[in-house]
Amino acid sequence: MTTSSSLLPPTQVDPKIAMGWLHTAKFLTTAPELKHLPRLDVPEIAFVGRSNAGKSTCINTLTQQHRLAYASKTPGRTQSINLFTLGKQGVTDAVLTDLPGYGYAAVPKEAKLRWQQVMGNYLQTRDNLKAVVLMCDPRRGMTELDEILLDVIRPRVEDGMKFLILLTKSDKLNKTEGAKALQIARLNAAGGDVKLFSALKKQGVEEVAQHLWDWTHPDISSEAKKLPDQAANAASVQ
Ligand SMILES: Nc1nc2c(ncn2[C@@H]2O[C@H](COP(=O)(O)OP(=O)(O)O)[C@@H](O)[C@H]2O)c(=O)[nH]1
Ligand SMILES: [Mg+2]
Repeated sequence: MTTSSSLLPPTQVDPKIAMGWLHTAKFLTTAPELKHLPRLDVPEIAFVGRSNAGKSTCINTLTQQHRLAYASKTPGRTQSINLFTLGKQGVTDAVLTDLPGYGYAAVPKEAKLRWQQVMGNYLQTRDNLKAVVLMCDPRRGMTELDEILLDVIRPRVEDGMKFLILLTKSDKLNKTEGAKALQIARLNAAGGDVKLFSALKKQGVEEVAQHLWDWTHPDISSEAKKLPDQAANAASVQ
């Protein structure tokens, strides 16, 4: 085939389709505790990371909505789990979960421990959890809490859950620093992928969008592998 969509890597959706889909994100609900989380049967993608890692900014950039996930100037503020639906024409086909940032020094120790527990429980038991995106500021590197999180999700990744580490604020790194940060993070990635991401320079945005789509639409994506033109058409009319 000679059309433009056949030039795409075989398993990846057109970035325009993925970005259009992410733009449909809508706030669903906020849950102060796990028991308040609604049971859902659509695939869920969790965004996790240390406070100030750039998580809210990343969600806002991916969804192209400035205030969807509130990018707080006061780290450690957002203490609840926030859910956002995704799906064209009002039909929800996936959910994004914004988990509270961890590791902020000014949060009392008790609250920290409680949140580690809630997050651990969520990551271990959420049935429809399909993927985890861990945001990490490469200038700080992996912290102890990031390592704990990796240990918690490792068994699920071995069971097929998708996992991606985003090295945020990559606009602050030069080429050599970026390459080195990627190398170091790959050692920790528990078999998952690692990418540089900058909301400021829009580095990695489309690639991440494609991953999120592919993880939550495996049928359409595998169709795309066989018949790139037809599958892209099918996806675009959804
Ligand atoms: N230079 C730069 N700064 C960023 C980027 N993403 C986030 N930030 C800044 O990092 C700080 C924390 O971001 P935020 O999204 O609130 O982090 P969160 O606590 O993980 O949700 C804010 O001051 C953001 O403006 C980026 O891509 N480049
Ligand atoms: Mg935030």
